[in-house]
Amino acid sequence: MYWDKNETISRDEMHQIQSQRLIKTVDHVYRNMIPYRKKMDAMGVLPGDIKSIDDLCKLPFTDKEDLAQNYPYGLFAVPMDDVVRIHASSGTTGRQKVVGYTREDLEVWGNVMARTFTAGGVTKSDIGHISYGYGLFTGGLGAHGGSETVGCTTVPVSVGNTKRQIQILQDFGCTFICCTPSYALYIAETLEAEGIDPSTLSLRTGFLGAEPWTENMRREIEKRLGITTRDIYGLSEIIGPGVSFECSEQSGLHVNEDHFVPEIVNPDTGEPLPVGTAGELVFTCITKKAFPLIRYRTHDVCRLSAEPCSCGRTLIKMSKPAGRTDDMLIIRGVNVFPSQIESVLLEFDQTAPYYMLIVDRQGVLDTLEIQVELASEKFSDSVKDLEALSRDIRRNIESTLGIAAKVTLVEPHTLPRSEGKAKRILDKRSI
Ligand code: DLL
Repeated sequence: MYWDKNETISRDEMHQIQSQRLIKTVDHVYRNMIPYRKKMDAMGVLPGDIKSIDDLCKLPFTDKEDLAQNYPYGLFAVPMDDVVRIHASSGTTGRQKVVGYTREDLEVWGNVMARTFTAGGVTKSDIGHISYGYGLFTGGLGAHGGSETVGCTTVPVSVGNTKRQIQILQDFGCTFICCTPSYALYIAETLEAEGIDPSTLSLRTGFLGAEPWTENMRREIEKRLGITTRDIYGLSEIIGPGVSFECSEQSGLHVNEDHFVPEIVNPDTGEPLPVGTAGELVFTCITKKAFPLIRYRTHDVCRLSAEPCSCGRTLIKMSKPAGRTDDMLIIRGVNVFPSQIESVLLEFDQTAPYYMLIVDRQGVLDTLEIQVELASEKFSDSVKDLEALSRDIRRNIESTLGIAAKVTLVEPHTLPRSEGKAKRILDKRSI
């Protein structure tokens, strides 16, 4: 089931559409986004130099610093009269990243999210439970818009009050849920605590994203909620959720590349890398009007794959993002994404999928402590068994990731639960 025809067009047609749209966007941006025009002028690139999508690499990058310097509206490419919505996400620089949408942009957003839901088997007969936060975060209203575009009955629950959420799932007969993977897990845990069998709910599918999550975490969530899951990816600066989505293959996310053109670049040099190589993901918006960022550096790390997909979509796929270059831990010179640690931890049945990574420095040496919760039923195990367990985890972390870590097993239900994006790292080196 597809939402629209661009999902299955030939690569030649896609090349043509991307080229036409890029030429139009560069012209619009050069005329209306003054800070970007200055960057182009500084590089000696004119709109006329961009003749097809193959010329994309001639254009300068945009980065989060450009958003900070032009806070709040300096990168908007239309008059404020045409901006009908604002969203924002917190930036590492302290200033929010503020993004704007015209009415047309909201329509594009609705359609890319409608593709996402349709690829997950959703039709207008479905009832959608939206548990991403509503407000400046793009998750709630983004998923909401897509669900309404498909014509689903849309329940705008937002975050918090998990018992009430469960009541709504039960009473309203919701068939799909949109939330972060960590919140899906928390809902599963609450259902278990309340003695509610998930199979008594009408829930079939979870559209989960907004944070990195591993295949092991997917298996855990699918098993405990009795649903299938689809990974959904996006970022506020590009549009919000709806940049890419999984199909039934669950092996990579199709990028809505007729709207957002992906590239992979070397994070250190910015040099474009060939398809299939891991690197930093960069997006160019080719249909947006209010906030059409060109060559925006996401700092997310993944690879692209042009292999044909059994679902029939010809849209290029990106691998599940392992994490952000700025969240990557460098422990004694070894680069580690928290998701790699998650993957190892979830191999163990004796632990629950809740963990915290505490990084510190003793003298000149970085230290990593992994706190992980015991599964409730293992809590009564003997000290000897628990010692063996933490030794096994330590050994697997060391052999898989090449780093030594202290493993601390903690009591069930003691680490913080998350309703939105989980915070699992405490880096004391930066405090
Ligand atoms: O998280 C948009 C979103 C909402 C996506 C709901 C999916 C579902 P931001 O708050 O701007 O926007 O954060 C964007 O979150 O650059 C990634 O680092 C991370 N991220 C988002 N989706 C995924 C995912 C929303 N599926 C940042 N896997 C991005 C891994 C993800 N990381």
